[in-house]
Amino acid sequence: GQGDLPTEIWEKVKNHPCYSEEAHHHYARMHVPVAPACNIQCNYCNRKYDCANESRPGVVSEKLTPEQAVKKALAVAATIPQMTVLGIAGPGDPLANPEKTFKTFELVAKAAPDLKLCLSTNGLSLPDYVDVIAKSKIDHVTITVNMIDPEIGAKIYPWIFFNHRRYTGLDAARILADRQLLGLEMLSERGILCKVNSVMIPHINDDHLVEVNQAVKSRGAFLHNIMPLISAPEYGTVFGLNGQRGPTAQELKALQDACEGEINMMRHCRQCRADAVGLLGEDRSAEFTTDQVMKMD
Ligand code: CLF
Ligand code: SF4
Repeated sequence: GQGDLPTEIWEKVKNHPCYSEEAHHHYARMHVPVAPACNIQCNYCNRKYDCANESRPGVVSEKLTPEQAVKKALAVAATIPQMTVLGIAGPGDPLANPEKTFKTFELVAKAAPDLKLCLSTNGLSLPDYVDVIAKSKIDHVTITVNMIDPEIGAKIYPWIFFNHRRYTGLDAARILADRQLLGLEMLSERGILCKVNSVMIPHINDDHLVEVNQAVKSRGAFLHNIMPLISAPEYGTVFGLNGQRGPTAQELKALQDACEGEINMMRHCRQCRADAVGLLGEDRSAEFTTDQVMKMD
């Protein structure tokens, strides 16, 4: 139910499956993979999962043009009546592909005005696009924040690409964290609902995420989603976190409990793929391949 939420916020979350635990039983989301490029490197990335930005094996998602994405959105919405949210979350970073991302949102807003628009980003470019986001119909933005301490960030991010050059080490992590928090603050001021996703990496940022929780809470985040790193030994040589294990269910829950307070903790995230379609935890993307969608009318 609405609980203590102001009506204006309740209207935004009541049928968003990620922002409302209750809603995820009844409402579905779809992701359109229109954003292939990324402007940072995360040690756990494999470009198959996003929003969750996770490292586990999966089928490479197809990349879509904005026009294909709209066609797909309409086909999916016509087939799945519970479809309420269209998200852009990858497979790279949506704001590293701003033309494709905002073109897609614009076309979807025109063709399917009932779909809520949802954006997930690493936040590096976020301050540059806050005004564009505010002018679009985007009500929901997720920022992945894994640290506010550059010493920890340097272990997670080997580099970022910013202002036409590559930064590494502490500089990279400091710039990234500053930009993420600034972007969050700017969006909160404009009344856009922000969720923060954090990937829990044992021995790297697990103890630190309580501080991250405080930092994002004080900058107006509506919801905090701490997700487990999913270790994929078969990819161990690809990733910078070679041999890194994920947290146990007990470790994850203990951290979520420690953060539970004035900010709501999301505990029903299913770590979606870049091209996920359906209820959370359900994957109907195979019914909507580009070939199939282009044949539909
Ligand atoms: Fe997608 Fe993310 Fe929007 Fe949801 S997913 S862009 S906020 S519509 Fe949701 Fe999936 Fe977890 Fe993300 S369950 S990985 S939190
Ligand atoms: Fe991969 Fe996302 Fe990190 Fe970019 S921001 S490197 S796509 S996990």
